[in-house]
Amino acid sequence: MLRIITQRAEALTELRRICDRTHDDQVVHKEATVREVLQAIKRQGDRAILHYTEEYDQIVLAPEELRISGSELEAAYHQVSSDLLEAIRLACRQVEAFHRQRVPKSWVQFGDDEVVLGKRYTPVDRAGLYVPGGRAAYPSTVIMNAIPAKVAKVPRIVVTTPPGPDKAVNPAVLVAAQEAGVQEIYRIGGAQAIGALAYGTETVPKVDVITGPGNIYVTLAKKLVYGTVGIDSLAGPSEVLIIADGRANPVHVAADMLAQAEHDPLAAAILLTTDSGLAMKVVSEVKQQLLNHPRKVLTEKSIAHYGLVVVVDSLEAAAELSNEFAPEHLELEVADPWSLLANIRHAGAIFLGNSTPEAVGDYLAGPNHTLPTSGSARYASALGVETFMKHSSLIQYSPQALHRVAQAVDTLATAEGLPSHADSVRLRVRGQLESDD
Ligand code: HSO
Ligand code: ZN
Repeated sequence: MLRIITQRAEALTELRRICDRTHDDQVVHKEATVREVLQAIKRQGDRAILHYTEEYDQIVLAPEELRISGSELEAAYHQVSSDLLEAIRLACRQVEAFHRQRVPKSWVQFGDDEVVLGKRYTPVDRAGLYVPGGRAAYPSTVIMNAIPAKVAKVPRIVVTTPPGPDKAVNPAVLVAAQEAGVQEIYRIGGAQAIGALAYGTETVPKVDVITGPGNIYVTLAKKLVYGTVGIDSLAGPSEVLIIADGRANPVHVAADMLAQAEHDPLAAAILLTTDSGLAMKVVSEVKQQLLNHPRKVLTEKSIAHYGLVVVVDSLEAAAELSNEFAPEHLELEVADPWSLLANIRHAGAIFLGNSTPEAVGDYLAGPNHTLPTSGSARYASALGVETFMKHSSLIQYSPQALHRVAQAVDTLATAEGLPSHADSVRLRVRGQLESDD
């Protein structure tokens, strides 16, 4: 059951336990399995994909079935309602508009000293987006990964997603991918999908960056292929932390906590409030809303293990605890959220005020819903256009500019015992002096 805590020390201990909730002894064993899968994909390509798809998904595929055909893509449009199609289109438009706001811009600075410096941003050549299957086959995930890649102008974007029963892939995922501008979709899931994207096979192109959430096997595989390819982040289970004052609505706060808990038995939902009356009302509301919840069993599990209510002395104390936790999602359900914002240092996404449930951000407000989890908001940020770009530094010196720094480079090169470094400058400058004579 959802517990109420009033002691700061106990709250800190609980928050740390929740933050570390994914550390599990099984990881070492799972990592060995994932290594084996990756090695097989690297050596045997498509053959290994088909083998593991049969072993893990119990689906027998022919090589030509790996890529989803044009007719299947088209058929998906007939399987989604017009309301869902409209909502997907609205989400695509708003997410695209948001991500277009701050596309990294190349810059060049022509200094008075005849030195030109700059940064030139370019997209990766190929991006691979992983979309989980089963319970977590979300069209919104496709949108949140594909749109930034498209805005970055990545020339080739591919999606992989596991086949469901009958080999079928969720039609809403297929429609969302197409609406977001992706046509190249492979019916592959798990670590084998990550291996295929990282190393390339006869059918699947090797990509430069892999993004997207997944189960523990997918996450371990992303960790292991990092370096061969870039990755977005190592996503853990989702979490929300809500800071609420006495004016917040307990029914709404409870719904927001459950909206997180229903994702995963490992999801975390935390309330920090200055009002003990609100705390008690939220606890009973959560119970109430769980009664007829279609995902009752898993949601209850999450609330029981990783649900928490803390009564604090002040909103400042709440902000301080929140900073300790560095939540993926932070809701400020308080009278003046903008002034409380000044006390917040670490959070993946911040939802301000009582009319801003996390769900608007999950689906269509515009900002990305792929956010740093498990405390990584202390140093990391949301997935964005820059995830699919890199920058090259630009440097140009005139002969005069080179002459001015020649001695300093020579001194540094000599100190490092690298004579050709010194020569590469000295010979130019000397050549220049001779031609001046
Ligand atoms: N809350 C999830 C995203 C999501 N919610 C997808 C619904 N669909 C992680 O930010
Ligand atoms: Zn969500």
